[in-house]
Amino acid sequence: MTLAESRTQDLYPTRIASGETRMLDRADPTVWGSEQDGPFDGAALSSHDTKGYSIIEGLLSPAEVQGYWQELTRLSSDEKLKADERVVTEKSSGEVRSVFEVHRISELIGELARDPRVLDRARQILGSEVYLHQSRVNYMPGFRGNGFYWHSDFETWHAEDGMPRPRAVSCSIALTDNYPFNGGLMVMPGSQRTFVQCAGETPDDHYKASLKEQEIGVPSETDITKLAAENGIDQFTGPAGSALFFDSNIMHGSGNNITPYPRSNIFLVFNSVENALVEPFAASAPRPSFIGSRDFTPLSR
Ligand code: 6CS
Ligand code: FE
Repeated sequence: MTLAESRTQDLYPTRIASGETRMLDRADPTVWGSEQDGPFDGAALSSHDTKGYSIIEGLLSPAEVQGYWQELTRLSSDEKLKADERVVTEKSSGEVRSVFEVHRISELIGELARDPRVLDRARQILGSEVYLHQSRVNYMPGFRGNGFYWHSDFETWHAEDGMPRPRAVSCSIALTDNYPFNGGLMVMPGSQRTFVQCAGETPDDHYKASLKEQEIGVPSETDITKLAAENGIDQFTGPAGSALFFDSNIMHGSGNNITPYPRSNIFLVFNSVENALVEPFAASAPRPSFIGSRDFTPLSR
């Protein structure tokens, strides 16, 4: 059996070297679990299935938010940590942009990933035991916080981490108020049902550039225009403590933040244990485990 034959079937080819890119129908459900499997009731699950996201206002109490905000401040001012490869700085200002594998760096955030308010919802959406594929804090500082261009997370996780199917869900927890004007995450509701192929082969060590500013693995303007016309654009706004659960393949992005108000969120990415990573589908080597974990041990409380 050749390597190609032994490789898991690629239902979502992307990083097209030459020729047209296409928009493919998703071959997988958006919600795998049912009403009995967790805190989402039938109507909430059906809404998530349609829109590809769910917002939970007040998931964390103000006191909890205060505790996590202090943790984020501690991390961003830790000079030793700044030299760590898990810390990504802003291309323009050099300020901390993201801290990856934050669930291992911070015990407090590691516990949050196991909190039933978060873990039970991820298990219900994915219909199985789950593990953390990735965790990060995006600081989006005031005045000079750079946004994230339109993309599907799954397109990157499939191409560069070897994630077979879009059976993963992100939980973004706002630790500062998320406004429309300070880089609030924009999503195209329903776009998770379309897999948008991206042009361009993946460069070696692509993550070293893409986590600062992604240029490969972004859809064409034609496709973004079509997707926006079909689905519209919603925006995740809400007070600190709110949470957004969003499908791994939903088209999303955020604008720059030139306001004085930081938009700092914790992101916890849950993958089904039945969707464990294999070889990358469109890269010469897998990304480091601090970006795409290869510890598939199910999370437990
Ligand atoms: O490449 C990744 O894994 C990261 N990039 C973006 C723009 N969103 C998801 C994830 O943090
Ligand atoms: Fe993303």
